[in-house]
Amino acid sequence: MKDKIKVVVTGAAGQISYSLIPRLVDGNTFGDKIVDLELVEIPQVVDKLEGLVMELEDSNFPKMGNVNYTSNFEEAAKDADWFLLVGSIPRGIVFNGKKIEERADLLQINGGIFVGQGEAIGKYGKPDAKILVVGNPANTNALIGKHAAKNESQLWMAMTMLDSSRARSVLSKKLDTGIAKISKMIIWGNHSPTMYPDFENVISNGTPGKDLINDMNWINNEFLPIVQQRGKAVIDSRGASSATSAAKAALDTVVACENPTQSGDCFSAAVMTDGSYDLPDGIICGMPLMTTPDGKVEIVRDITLSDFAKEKIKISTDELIEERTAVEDLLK
Ligand code: NAX
Repeated sequence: MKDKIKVVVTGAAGQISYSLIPRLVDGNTFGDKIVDLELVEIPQVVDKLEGLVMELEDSNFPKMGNVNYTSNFEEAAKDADWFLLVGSIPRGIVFNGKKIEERADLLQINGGIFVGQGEAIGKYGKPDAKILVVGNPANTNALIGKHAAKNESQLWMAMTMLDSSRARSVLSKKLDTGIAKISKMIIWGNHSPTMYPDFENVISNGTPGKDLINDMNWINNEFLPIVQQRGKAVIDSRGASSATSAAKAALDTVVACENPTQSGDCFSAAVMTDGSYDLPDGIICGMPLMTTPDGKVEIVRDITLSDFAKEKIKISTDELIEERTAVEDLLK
């Protein structure tokens, strides 16, 4: 077993990273392992990371190893075990003289970032590296990165854990039970408002959701819209996107991949489709995953999908195919 782990975080001066990075070295996420950090930012911002490194040092975290900051992604990628790709260009900013408003522009600009990062990860990352894409559009960024990496032994994921956590939170209130009693919360599809949180296969206190929730009016008019639009609701209220909860979700994904999944449970992330559940080929799609006792992350293949679920999932996979078409030139 490794006693040291190297983690690369991009977008390290951003909001999510400010919550995320300290918790990578506090001894909870990677247990007893010493964690070396490579913090990556764009050249215009990278100097700000000196202050973050000072804070990390001053916090006396017990499991912190070497900490480096850089704008050179290739250098950072060398022999890394984990890549948390948080960095991206948000909608609304002016980039190369143009205000980025359209999803197609956002896909192209961020997709471009992921070609270079993907190539470097494929070449310099560890053969068993795990890559979690948080920066939006996360699924399609991950598709571009995986394509550019050309390294089949590495695992590319896009984060849907936050959607899963949101769905668990809404269900725990509805069913009047603790969060810990709700498991197997699967998010299918894209990390976007088309995602499908699977209320039928979720388990609450040992009982499947389909036997607990018979109120389709609540599902269609409250549960699905609340979960699907939660990101927007946070932005509307805070004037900034979810940061603490997104950081927690990224950490939860790392922990889920680093530790064997309990029998009968699963966790949510988007990975490359492989024919399971008749999902279209060649997209990074939210699915149920499990970590085996020997540390492999695999798709859980025994979930039953109702016609209602299949219809909802198709809306989201159609959107992923559209996104893929918009970045086709980056997949060559
Ligand atoms: P911030 O704008 O605070 O930070 C992003 C940082 O990324 C900036 O400091 C920027 O300089 C840096 N960056 C841009 N391009 C880079 C590159 N090529 N290499 C390294 N760093 C680069 O955004 P924050 O609130 O931290 O959110 C980051 C991303 O997470 C956004 O794309 C956001 O949409 C996405 N989210 C994804 C979620 C998910 O569940 N998958 C949920 C939360 C969040 O909305």
